[in-house]
Amino acid sequence: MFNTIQIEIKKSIACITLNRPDKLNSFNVEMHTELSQAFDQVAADKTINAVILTGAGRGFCAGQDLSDRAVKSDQEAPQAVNLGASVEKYYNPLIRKISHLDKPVICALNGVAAGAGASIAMACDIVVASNKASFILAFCAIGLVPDSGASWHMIRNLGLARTKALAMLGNKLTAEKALEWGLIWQVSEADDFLNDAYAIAEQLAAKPPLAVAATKALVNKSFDKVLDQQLEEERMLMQQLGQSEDYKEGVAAFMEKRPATFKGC
Ligand code: T3D
Repeated sequence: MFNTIQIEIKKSIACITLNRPDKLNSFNVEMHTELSQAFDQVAADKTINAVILTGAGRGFCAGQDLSDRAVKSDQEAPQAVNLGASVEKYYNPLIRKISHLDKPVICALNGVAAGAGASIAMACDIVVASNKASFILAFCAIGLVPDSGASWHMIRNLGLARTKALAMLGNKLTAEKALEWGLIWQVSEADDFLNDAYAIAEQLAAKPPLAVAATKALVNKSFDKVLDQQLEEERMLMQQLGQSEDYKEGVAAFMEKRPATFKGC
């Protein structure tokens, strides 16, 4: 049982909902701890093949709960809060968990994603947004820099010009614009986006799990590699997956003109 998140498992899909709607699902230590446990749970559960991450209420996530960071403006020497330690202990491990999870994570972006909330949405593998959703790089406005991988993901998806302007100005990026600019996969009507995220999760859950996991890892790691290294990664994975039961089943099902049933081995 969790207080700040919910997790619902339907067949092979786990849906994790950030659940502090009155604070736009911003992060306190309890939500960090519970979300981390939820990701560990889905990682360990061999029956789960895809994960949806969404938010309760009108926001997806507004990043750090700033009431835990509040400093009175007339205070002479603000209480020292070691933000580097917070990033190291909570935010970076979360981004690594999403990125390294051997299952696809679909962000069902229900509303505004601000600060580290935007970073978390960008770290997911596929983003299906409500047409009411948006991104706000809120960091600079409060004297910080984009963290939790936002600068890394934005530069790769959006290029320099858009990354710098969004990060420094902190302007709202609508879901439609994010789609046009290649930051997300799909925008749906507000009534449909969760069903659409489930439909994608079901498609992914029916695919060979080893191939989905290997594809995610291959693409995520490609940014650090030159073409020759990437060709070698692909060759190694082809060799490995070519010996899997799922590959045999995939080819047999194709030849026999029937749906394939994959076992993840
Ligand atoms: O600290 C560390 O550990 C380091 C790591 C930092 C990572 C970060 O995420 S830094 C960035 C932190 N986040 C922000 O700066 C975003 C702050 N929020 C906003 O700018 C706005 O709320 C939004 C643009 C996201 C949405 O605006 P709007 O007008 O739709 O809603 P609102 O009225 O501002 O917010 C609704 C309520 O949620 C409101 O509470 P109230 O007045 O109804 O009781 C507001 O205070 C609360 N809320 C929104 N964001 C946060 C929050 N409460 C605490 N922390 C928040 N981040």
